[in-house]
Amino acid sequence: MVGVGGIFIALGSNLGDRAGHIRSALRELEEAGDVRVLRCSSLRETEPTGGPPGQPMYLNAVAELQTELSPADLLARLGEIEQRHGRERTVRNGPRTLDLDLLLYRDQVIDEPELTVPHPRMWQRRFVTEPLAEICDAQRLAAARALRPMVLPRSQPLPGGGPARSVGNRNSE
Ligand code: A4P
Ligand code: MG
Repeated sequence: MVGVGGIFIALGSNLGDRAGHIRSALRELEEAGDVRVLRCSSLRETEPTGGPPGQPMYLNAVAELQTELSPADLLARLGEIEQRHGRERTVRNGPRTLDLDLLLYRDQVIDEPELTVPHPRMWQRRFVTEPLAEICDAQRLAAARALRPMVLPRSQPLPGGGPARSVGNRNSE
């Protein structure tokens, strides 16, 4: 049992065997048996956005996953796969063998120091929106675009007096 879908990740590479890194990341995601890759977009060659000048072109894709891993556990899994591919973090937006970002986790909104979902820059980036539109229907895309972080005024406690949460699944404008 690997849960239901509606979880989307972005895959990017602009160093080495770019298509090889992306294809093998998709295989590695399924290795432990707790993640299934439901569908993957075509691979697109894209101009680098940001980062140092003169970077090589990227290959980008988006995939839909099915899993019961929590968002944090899935992010950790993505990080492990990046490491296996020799990912080095030296320059922000610098060239990379493999970048795996969590774009959407069903209708969840997450605003933690280590994890923001929906990915905060995803809607501004054609290298994400175009492959996403290939594998995600228009109705689901519109619902995802409407997801907003749950902003609670500092002075307003949650009903029941619990601590302010930054994780929600409210679908609001
Ligand atoms: N983090 C927070 N939220 C997320 C999330 N939803 N998914 C944190 C993944 N990571 C998330 O990421 C930095 C930190 O973001 C992590 O520690 C994680 O806890 P990183 O992968 O180490 O660094 P990065 O990817 O260089 O930074 P960032 O800010 O994720 O960059 P972007 O926005 O992903 O942009 N141009 C083209 N054509 N194609 C590309 O794929 N990619 C980038 C990277 C720039 N230009 C590009 C492309
Ligand atoms: Mg990243």
